[in-house]
Amino acid sequence: MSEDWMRFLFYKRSAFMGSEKSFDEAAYIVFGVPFDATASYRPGARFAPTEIRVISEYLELPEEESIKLADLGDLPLTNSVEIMLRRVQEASSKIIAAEKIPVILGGEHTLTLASASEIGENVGLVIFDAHLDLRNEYMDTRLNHTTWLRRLLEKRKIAKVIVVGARAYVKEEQEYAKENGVQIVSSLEISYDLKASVEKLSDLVSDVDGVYLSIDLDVLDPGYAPGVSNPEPQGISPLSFFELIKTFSKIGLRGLDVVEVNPLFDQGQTAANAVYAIYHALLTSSTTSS
Ligand SMILES: [Mn+2]
Repeated sequence: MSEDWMRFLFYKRSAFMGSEKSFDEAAYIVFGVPFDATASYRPGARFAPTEIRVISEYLELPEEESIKLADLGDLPLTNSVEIMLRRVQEASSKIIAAEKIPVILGGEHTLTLASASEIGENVGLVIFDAHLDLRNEYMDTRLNHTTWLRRLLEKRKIAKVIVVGARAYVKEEQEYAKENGVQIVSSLEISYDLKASVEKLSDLVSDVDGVYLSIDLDVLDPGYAPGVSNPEPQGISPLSFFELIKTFSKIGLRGLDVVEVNPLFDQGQTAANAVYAIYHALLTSSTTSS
């Protein structure tokens, strides 16, 4: 018996931006990482992949049709940071091997330790974040959302690392950044002069073949994005945020993750800003490449 009536009568919510493309048809491959087991302050980022997908279907994104995207769903639930990282690494490397671009919906920031370790040789890592995530250890562990970038830089060489919108860090992190060539463009610098910051950042990435963008929503001021796990005042505005994302995506997007959205403290603004961030990144990169 035909089961067509099911398809006509029921709506299956499954995909980011409502995309129904297959893996083969798509240029961008979305997957979710519902993981927040190392959260130090407010757990809840594990619910973000679902929340981001839901809100993405209600936002009016004018040119979303031109973005070729497939959504694979979420990685399985786990409370093991090692197992989460192994799965993210495996998924990212398979997507890159198929010559497609991974788009990851976190989850906490720790996942970038695995996904960014898969980027190519002359690719820059651009991180939007209030924090530097360069501690050696925090709350008695060495592998968590405050140390992942240090673990990554210990593991492999990356052509260029830039943290955009930073404002909340300790001395140890500042020193590590200086010694290891991590460039910092603070939220204050961006707020004083957006145009100069866009020019400075364009210059900084002019010698790489592409960028991996890692976007922690706490880069925004908590007034625009209260639904994050570690809110920090003095953040940037959505306008600066999207302009900077477009600047980087123009030179070629090699991977993207959006992390630290926490739906338990959100009324939709943070998740909506996350969707817009992904939209601007993918649209800019779709229209400037190929
Ligand atoms: Mn952060």
